[in-house]
Amino acid sequence: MAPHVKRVKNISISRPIIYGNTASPFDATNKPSSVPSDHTHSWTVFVRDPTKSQDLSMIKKVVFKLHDTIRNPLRTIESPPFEITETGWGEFEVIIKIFFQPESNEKPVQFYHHLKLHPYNPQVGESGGTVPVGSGSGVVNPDGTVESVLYDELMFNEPTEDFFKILTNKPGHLLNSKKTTELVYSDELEQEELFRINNALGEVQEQILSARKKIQELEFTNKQRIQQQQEQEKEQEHKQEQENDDENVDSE
Ligand code: SLL
Repeated sequence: MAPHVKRVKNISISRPIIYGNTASPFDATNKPSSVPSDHTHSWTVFVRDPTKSQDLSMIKKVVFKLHDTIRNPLRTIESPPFEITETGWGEFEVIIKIFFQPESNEKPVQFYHHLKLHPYNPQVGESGGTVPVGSGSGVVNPDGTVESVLYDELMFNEPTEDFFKILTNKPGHLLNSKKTTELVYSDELEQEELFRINNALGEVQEQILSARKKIQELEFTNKQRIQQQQEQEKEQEHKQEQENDDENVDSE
């Protein structure tokens, strides 16, 4: 059974992700002698954070399932960069499985990526080779490399508190990119504020509880002290009475 974990209510966090591949054809000048003669390309399949923060700390590991003709087709990458570089001759479907940090309690997410070596529609990027994200069908750059990259968003609904910390450990993650000078409000910003308020309420609650406990302890020790004092007084009185009795006996 899944361990009981506290989740942050009424909040969804989405994180952008890109996955895909780049490929470069070999020619007589750039083919290393160690590469089998039938291999026509070198390629890299990857999972990346498209934002400047380059933060993939929410990911525990990425498993790439390659074609069975490739040695060790099941490859696990435990830390960034989450990518595999290989050489080969053919295109195939790569299964990319992303596992999140254990404290997330999130199921792994799976993407299918068609490894592209040849562009279907050769068109050189007009902006000097910068490839538009989302060009899943493969775009060829001026230098002859092919790129097939897809953009997606990972959505975490009511993340666990520990995972929330991981997801927001870098400033700017919450104040998401939708924030501009025109748009200073977003649902995410509001939810983050709610989370902060909730957290603060929790802290205040804890402080109240601990103050209450302290008062109870003080009341208890105070009662004990009063009781002790009363007992001492009684004892004193008793002693006094006994002494008086003794004196009376003596004087008789
Ligand atoms: C095709 N259905 O026929 C595809 C399969 C498999 C690609 C492509 C092997 C490289 C190696 C390789 O490139 N396999 O020998 O390591 O096009």
